[in-house]
Amino acid sequence: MIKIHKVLSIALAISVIISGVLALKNANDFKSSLFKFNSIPSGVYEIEIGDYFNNRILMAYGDYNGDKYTDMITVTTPDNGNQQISVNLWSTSDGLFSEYQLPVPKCKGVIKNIIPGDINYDGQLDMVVVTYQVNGQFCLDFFQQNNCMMAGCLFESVDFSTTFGTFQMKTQPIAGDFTGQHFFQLMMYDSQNSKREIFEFQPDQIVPVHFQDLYSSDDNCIDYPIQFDFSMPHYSAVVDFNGDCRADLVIQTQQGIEFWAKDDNQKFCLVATQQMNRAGASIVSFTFSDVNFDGSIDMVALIQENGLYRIVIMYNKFRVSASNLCSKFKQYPYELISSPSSYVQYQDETIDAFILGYLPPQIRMGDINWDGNPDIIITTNASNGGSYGQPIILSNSDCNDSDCANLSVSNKRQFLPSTSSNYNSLYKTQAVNIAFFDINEDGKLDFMVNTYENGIYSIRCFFNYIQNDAFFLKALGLNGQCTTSSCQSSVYYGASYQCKVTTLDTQYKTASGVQLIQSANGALQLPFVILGLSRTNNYIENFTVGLPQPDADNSSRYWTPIIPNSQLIIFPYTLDPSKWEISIFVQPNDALIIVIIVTVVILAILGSIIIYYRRLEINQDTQNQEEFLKMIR
Ligand SMILES: *[C@@H]1O[C@H](CO)[C@@H](O)[C@H](O)[C@H]1NC(C)=O
Ligand SMILES: *[C@@H]1O[C@H](CO)[C@@H](O)[C@H](O)[C@H]1NC(C)=O
Ligand SMILES: *[C@@H]1O[C@H](CO)[C@@H](O)[C@H](O)[C@H]1NC(C)=O
Ligand SMILES: *[C@@H]1O[C@H](CO)[C@@H](O)[C@H](O)[C@H]1NC(C)=O
Ligand SMILES: *[C@@H]1O[C@H](CO)[C@@H](O)[C@H](O)[C@H]1NC(C)=O
Ligand SMILES: [Ca+2]
Ligand SMILES: [Ca+2]
Ligand SMILES: [Ca+2]
Repeated sequence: MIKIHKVLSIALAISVIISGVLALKNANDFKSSLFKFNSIPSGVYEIEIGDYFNNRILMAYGDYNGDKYTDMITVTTPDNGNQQISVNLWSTSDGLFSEYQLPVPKCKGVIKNIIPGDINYDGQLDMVVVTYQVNGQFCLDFFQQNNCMMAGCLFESVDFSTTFGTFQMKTQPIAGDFTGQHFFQLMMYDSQNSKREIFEFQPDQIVPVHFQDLYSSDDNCIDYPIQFDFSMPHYSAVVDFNGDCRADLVIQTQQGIEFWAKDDNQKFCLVATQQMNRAGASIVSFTFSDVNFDGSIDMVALIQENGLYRIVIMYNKFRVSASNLCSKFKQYPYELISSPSSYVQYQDETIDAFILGYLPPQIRMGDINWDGNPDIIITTNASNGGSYGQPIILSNSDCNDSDCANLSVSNKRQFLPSTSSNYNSLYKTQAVNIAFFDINEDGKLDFMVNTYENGIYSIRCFFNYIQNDAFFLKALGLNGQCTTSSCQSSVYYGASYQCKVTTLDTQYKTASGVQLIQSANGALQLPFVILGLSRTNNYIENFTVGLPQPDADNSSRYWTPIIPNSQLIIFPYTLDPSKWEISIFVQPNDALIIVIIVTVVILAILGSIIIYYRRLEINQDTQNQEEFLKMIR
């Protein structure tokens, strides 16, 4: 009897230990508050996010219920007939996603992309579903939100086919605010008419705008007689490359990458077209970010050369002065991509990029350690026959050796595979794709992985709990339908941020961020920007937000001062920036909580010392007075 009991209790103990080891952590385990510190060591941990993610692919992000917590859109794998689309709302109470299914799309084929956007401009986030049909064309479904809440999240299909039923689309659309009126718009190429068209969605209608009416024929702009189709796939972007905080336009075509600067008026001006003129080489994908923390947006490309993949950094030739934010550079800022030069760096290291026809290899950039220099996540080939790859982190590191000797930029960088043991479990996943996320909205970038394991697609999440003593700023610019007092859903493609930061050595630096610049091929960009600020010991002196509005002198707004580790939500609800509103939430992480406690304790001690001496002084004064009175008596 006793023996059995013992055996049982040992077995029980072992099973408890094993399940403790195997059980995934929950996002809420990591939360700390003023009086609750958790004892979890620094590191990266896989967490549970819900138990229904098998046969699902993560497609897009957006805050659908407006609770400031980002939600995600998934689709089921295309193997078994109709693909099911779901919005997965993040529930803070249980630290898990809850699934809400959408109606079946009308378009038949494989869903290649989902683009979140506020179609009817009511401040509530809707979506466009991009399906690839058997006839080699893309087809669009529009789903409008009907008040999405945890209690229920309904969508209805909207039929715009009368507007563009005859449209032939062989490439994916580009999302952006091309006319600068804060609307969600799609630029598409109609191969039947060989023309680019922009669809402006308004409450009850689509207003088509010809791209031709949006580009300038000024002398300083390159002529553009023939409109080229986008390439397939393309990595086109709405991003401010010339420093004025107004999103410009980068379009990837078969003929090259077109750089259209947003003019001082309403139009775009073609300032350059770049081709890869290098034997055996081609551009695989590209993105934009400020690689070297000098305020200007650089271009980062993955190129393929004779079967080898490598990163090419195209540094912006200009830097943004911290005392003169959002001012336009004098010229087109990039040198030619085809060869290394004083601003173009071909990295020595090759990357064995993982390429799966379904999801093309994308470079995703985010500042994992908040040092101000954004890092890269990408999937590499795991040499298993090509059905899955291995996620890796390429850390943005100093480059002061001969590799970078020819560069004439300050703060030369290179991307090196991180070998930190923090990423061991992440690196072991059998991944087709990896993207950033921010669970708990604490400003720390976590990792979402589309996995392919044992023949099943699934989604796994890795929580970033690496402690570091740097600061961040998180900015979310909405489409301006709402003010601070009303709805907080919606997204904005191409908002630009610049801010003035004081570093520890009391130098001024400019941190820059660009929001939602790409939208094709399941870009999986977060709807907000996280800016790493490195180790500042001061508040942020100047924070500016810019949108590509028609009037160049009247399209940005600054706020000062801003406390680091804040989450900012910007409501640009009119075209007049002086009326824009901002909400500020401070994210107290452990470091900041300790700072607050220490400050309070020190203040209390100082206060009591002051009170003590003041008392002493008063007592002495009265004694002195008494002695003085005695003397004259
Ligand atoms: C913030 O930057 C803007 C743009 O450069 C400038 O106009 C403004 O004076 C700056 N404000 C402060 C307080 O530095
Ligand atoms: C990935 O590895 C597989 C098998 O090792 C190989 O067949 C495939 O060509 C590789 N893909 C790339 C892009 O290198
Ligand atoms: C080059 O960078 C490395 C790594 O940051 C650093 O340890 C080294 O001192 C630097 N060398 C020079 C000459 O700056
Ligand atoms: C630097 O430039 C020199 C002269 O053009 C060239 O020979 C050398 O290969 C370049 N180094 C690198 C790392 O590109
Ligand atoms: C900025 O634009 C708005 C809306 O067009 C206008 O009401 C406002 O007067 C402008 N402000 C300036 C300083 O031009
Ligand atoms: Ca949400
Ligand atoms: Ca610009
Ligand atoms: Ca830069």
